[in-house]
Amino acid sequence: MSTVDEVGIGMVGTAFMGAAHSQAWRTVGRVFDLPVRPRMVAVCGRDEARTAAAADRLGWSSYETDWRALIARDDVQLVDVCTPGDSHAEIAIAALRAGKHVLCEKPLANTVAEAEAMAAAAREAGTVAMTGFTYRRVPALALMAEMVAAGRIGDVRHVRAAYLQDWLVDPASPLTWRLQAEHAGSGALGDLGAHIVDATRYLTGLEFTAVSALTETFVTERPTGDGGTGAVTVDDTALFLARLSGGAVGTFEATRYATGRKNGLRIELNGTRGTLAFDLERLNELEFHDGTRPQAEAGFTRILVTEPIHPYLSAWWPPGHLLGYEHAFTHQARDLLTAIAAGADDSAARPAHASFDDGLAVQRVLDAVASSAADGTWTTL
Ligand code: SOE
Repeated sequence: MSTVDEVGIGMVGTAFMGAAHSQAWRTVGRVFDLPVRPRMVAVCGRDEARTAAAADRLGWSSYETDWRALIARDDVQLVDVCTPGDSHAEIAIAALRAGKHVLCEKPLANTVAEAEAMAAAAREAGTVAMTGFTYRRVPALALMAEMVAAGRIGDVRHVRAAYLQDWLVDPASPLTWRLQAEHAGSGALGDLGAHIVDATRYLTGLEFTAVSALTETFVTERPTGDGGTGAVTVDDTALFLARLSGGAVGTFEATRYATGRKNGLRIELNGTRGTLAFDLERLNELEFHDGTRPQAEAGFTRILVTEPIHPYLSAWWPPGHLLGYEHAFTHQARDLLTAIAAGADDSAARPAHASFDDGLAVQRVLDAVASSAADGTWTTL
């Protein structure tokens, strides 16, 4: 039973992820029956005029311009970190030390050392700390995890994963923080590769044991917006082979140069009894081949994940209606609030996954990929 009936939220960051999280906080209590009510207490950004406007537009009751002031507020119990990776560790650790619950956007940090410090702070705090690997809450992916856990494809042999976008194909696209190592840590690797590494661990329960990688930066200078150009200091694409615990093997590809592919997070698992496949560009569907069926009837089935028996779906529309990108953020908010109400940390309450330890595990894989790409050899984990 919950000992609180309201959770005050303070969110840091007002851009893309800030807007996506705000939408979830606005929606979650109207869709799900929650054990606690979320209250959108304050949003925080550096520029006062822009932050005030964002508070108004996104539905926050007040704003701060210093994240330390946000964390110090007694009416904030949950700090939602939606900033670029270079500030995740400082903000999240300060919030945890102040006894707050934390939701931190992915990738958890820019380096393994930062992620280790964050995971240690989460363990010490004992509050709920969640990494925002939101795709875990796309109903079709959640169903895929349930089907793998139920043994429907047997033991996983192959993971075939890619995250394909194309927003950098044009060399005239400007240099943003996502293309600068000091802010983003890495490029397609941390931004997109982190998702497929996390999805693999989540879906299969297997750990990465070794990787062999290459990375490439196709466009090394981009316009800065003031008439000049600046250096791109991250990878545009990262490709790697992996060995996983239990003898499974995998191929992984993350790129921002897959012309025509917009948000192609694809993951296929081939197991000893069947295959499951998902593509985020068709996020309401799952492909399933049940290898135990009579050979004459064998083939792929397309499951439309739109029914009340599917994960999260009963709270939304009548059977057969479709969900989109933003719904997974609402599901994430619901699971986080449920874990907070249970008074449990993520090891005791499954709803709080991905934990900071999960975020750290992904960071270690990203780091191994970067070092394998740098020295051209297999890196073990
Ligand atoms: C941009 O490439 C981006 O928004 C990522 O940062 C997100 O994590 C991913 O969900 C969609 O693409």
